This record gives sequence, structure tokens and C-alpha cells, in this order.
Amino acid sequence: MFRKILIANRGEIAVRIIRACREMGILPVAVYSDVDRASLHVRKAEEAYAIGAAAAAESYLNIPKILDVARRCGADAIHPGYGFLSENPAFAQACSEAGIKFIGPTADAMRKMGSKTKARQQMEKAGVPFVPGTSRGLDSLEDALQAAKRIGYPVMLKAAAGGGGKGMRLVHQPEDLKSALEAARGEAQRAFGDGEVYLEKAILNPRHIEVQVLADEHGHTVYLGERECSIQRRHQKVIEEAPSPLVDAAMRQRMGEVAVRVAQAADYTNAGTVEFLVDAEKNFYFLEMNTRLQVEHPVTELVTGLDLVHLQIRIAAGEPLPFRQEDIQIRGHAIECRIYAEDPDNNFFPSPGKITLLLTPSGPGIRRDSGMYEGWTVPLDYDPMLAKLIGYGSDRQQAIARLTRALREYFVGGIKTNISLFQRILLHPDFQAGKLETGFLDRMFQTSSPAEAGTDGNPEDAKAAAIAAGIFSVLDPVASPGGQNGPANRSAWKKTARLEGLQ
Ligand code: MV4
Repeated sequence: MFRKILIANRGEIAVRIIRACREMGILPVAVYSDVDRASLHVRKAEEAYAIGAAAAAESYLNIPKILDVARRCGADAIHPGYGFLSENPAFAQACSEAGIKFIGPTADAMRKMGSKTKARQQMEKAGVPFVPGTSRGLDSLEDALQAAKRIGYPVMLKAAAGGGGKGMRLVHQPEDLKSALEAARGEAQRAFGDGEVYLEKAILNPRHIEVQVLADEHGHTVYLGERECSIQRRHQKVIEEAPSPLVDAAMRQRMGEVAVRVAQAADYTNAGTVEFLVDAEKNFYFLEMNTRLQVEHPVTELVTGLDLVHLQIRIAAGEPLPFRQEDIQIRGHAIECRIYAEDPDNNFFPSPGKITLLLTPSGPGIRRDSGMYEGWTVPLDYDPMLAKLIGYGSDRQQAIARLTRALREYFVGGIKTNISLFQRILLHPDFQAGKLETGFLDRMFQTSSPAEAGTDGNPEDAKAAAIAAGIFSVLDPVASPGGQNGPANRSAWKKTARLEGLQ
């Protein structure tokens, strides 16, 4: 087993990995950029090394600097977390050449899954269902027109080199294909340095359901159930849960077995996630494979009772999986909220700054994976995710009840956060009913502002409602929907009491 592991990351995931190291008696080593000197992961590590300026290219993406620290401190292995270098084959390769174990898949496995067209070619070989489309880049407009005609509109243009929606264009008719193809190519080139674009049949209003897989270095591959990740904003996941309200035991087994075939086709080892698009008829199609531990791994840990970071480290140390597929049980329900330093009342602009007060939730069924502490200053230089708040219960209703209770307890003073957004989502009737297709948030933002809710669009009523909402938000800032903790429906006696107090 490793004696010392370097964590090539920051924030909540670095803290998460440090915790696993401590529990396994492994010394955790942190690296940090100039603005992260006082951050939580540095404080919790056994040793910490400055690696450069705030810009990621000067620090968390700087392979030579990170490997130099690994050599100097005598690290046996490196855990990349997610983001940064976690899916960079050159980094995995460099670790291996330096004799330092990369805790993740091999560079080759990453390369097979990094290009979406290469991944689709792998899937064809493995007999995995994927969205009808082209398995190579489009050579010309003529090529695209013929492929789209064969597949049938609407079609989706996609960047071969990327994910996350960049370079993606939905095309409903042939006349629109030329401009969409040029736009997709340009965006892909700018985002990934590779303008290769391919084409798929568009799945309208899809669900995003992903399967966690785990493979050791002795040929054993298992799936650990699925996660529902359809509630996204601009291709960023906002809330994730396990199990998916849409998936029954039979579908879980079918998706799991396909996910295992995907991993085996790529000679995959360690933790990975196979993403699927699911249509209204519950058909599922391979979308892409993420060759890293994901942000939302805690919901899988809670419903399986497994620690995925422990297992990643054990697999990297050459141990066989300590269980078989039939030993894996899904029990209860877990829902995760990604807490961001951003202002939902100001177009979600980042809200960096000093955390002057931090009231954190706990109690039954609450897990908090956080990189924050009171007095810490949130830097502007990185992704604004501060923490993840996860509610676990014996069923979905209890998980929701615990999570909404915990969100009311959560207060971060000195900066804005999106905590109030989650109350609105979790209390939304469509969410409670499990109606989670990917357009959920767009619909919620369009229809649930106070001015429109319940006034069926009558302008005079809408104006009156807006004034009323404005008055309440001034008189009771904590309870206003945009406030940190204020669920839109703060109880009447609290509002009355506060109003009387003010008169
Ligand atoms: C699609 C699609 C519809 N049809 N592919 C979004 C980013 C990347 N993960 C793939 N995505 C999509 N691919 C076809 N053929 C719709 C989306 C999509 C989406 C998918 C899952 C969750 C949220 C989404 C939001 C917008 C678009």
C-alpha cells in the first residue's frame, strides 16, 4: 500500500481525498497556488508545497511542477481529483514514466474515451447502443447533408474532441445545416483546438443518466448503480441523485451491463462513469465515458455504502475488488446540491470574497463535502463551487425532507451563494414528482418568478405581485426567494412577527 499520496487538486475534492488518505493511514500531500495558500486542503494535508501563480496553467495544470513536488516529497502515487489534469493522458503517461502511480485509468484508456468519435467506434465494436449518427468527423457540408438525410431530422452536431455542450448545435431542417456546421466547427476549434464535428440523431428533452463503474487491474469490472443528472444549467449539473426515479431494477441491470461492456472495451481500470441519454420511451444511448472520479460520486457512495476514493486507492495499489457484482445493493436515496459562490439574483455571477460567517447543517442523513471555513476568502480564479450538500434518506421523500431542512440551516455570510435556488428546485412539484428532463431548470426560471406565478400573466396582477414580493424581500431579507436561506414560502407567523417587530 502507498505511504504517501500527492493530491493534484484543490477545494472540496482535495479535502475529500485527504480524508480518505487519513482513514487509510496514508500521508496526504497538498499542492497549492499563491491564492490557495490559506485554503482548507492545505491546512488538512501532512505536507504542502507551493507550485505557482493562481493561473491554472502556472499551477494545477503544470505537469513538470507537480511531478517535481511528487519526486521531492517521495510520493508513491498521485490522485488528480476531477477537472484540471484528471483526464489528461499526457499527465497519466508522465506519472507512469516517473514511476509514480496515477490513481485512475491508463493513458491509453483515457485516449480511447477522450475522442467522442473514437469512443463511438469502440462502442460499435462492443455492441453498445449509441445514438444513430456518424462515427467519424463530417468532411463537408455535402457529407453532413447526406448523413442528416439518412438519419432524419432533427439532428445534433457535436464536437468530437469535447463534451459539456461546446460546439453542439440542434438542427431541425436542411436549410439550417450550413450555418450550424460552420458555427459548431468554429466553437469546437476555439474550445478544444480541434474542429472535428460529427452528427447524431437528436434526442429531444432527454434525461442524463450515468452509471458508475469500477474496474480493478485483474479483469474484474462492476457497476455501482446509476445517477440522475438531468437538472443542469448551461451544461453544468446542479442537482444529482441516486437512484434515478426513472430507473427500475431491470433497467438498472441492463444499463449496468452495457456500462461494464463499455469499460471492458476500453481496457478501463479504476473509477469511471458511463453517461447515457435516455429518451421518453426509456431507451438509453451511450453518450460518453468520463475517465475520472466525478463531482457527484457521494450520492453513489451513500446508496451503496462504499467509499469510492478508498477503492480507487486500493485498485491503484494493485488490490483486487473486495466484492462481486451480486454483493452490490442499492439502499435508500441520496440527493446532492452543488453549493456555488454565485448570485442567483444577478444572473449567477460569481460572488468571491471573505466568508464572514458560516453556519453549517448536520443531523440525520446530512453529508457535507466542503472546501470552506469561516474567515476564508473565496478566490475568483477557479470554479466557484464551494461545497456539496448531500441528503440521504430511506426513500426519495425523506432525502428531500432532510435536504430542504439542512438547506435552511446553511448560511454563508459575506458572499452570495445559490443555496436559495435549491429550495425552489426541491420544492417544485415537477421535481417532487420526479419529472426531471433536461429542460427542467429553463422551465422553472421562466415560469416561477413571483410576478408570473399565479397571476396567469395579467399585467396589472403581475405588477401588484411584483410590488408585494419586493416589499417582503425588503422587510424580510432572509426569507426573500433571492435571500440565502429564504425558501419562497417562509411560514406566515415568522413574516407577521417580523413585520410587527418592524412597526
Ligand atoms: C445530445 C442531446 C440530444 N440529442 N445528443 C449535452 C452535453 C453533452 N453531455 C451531450 N448533451 C446532449 N447531447 C443528442 N443526440 C442533448 C444534450 C443535452 C443535454 C444532455 C443531457 C443533459 C443535459 C443536456 C442539456 C442540453 C443538451
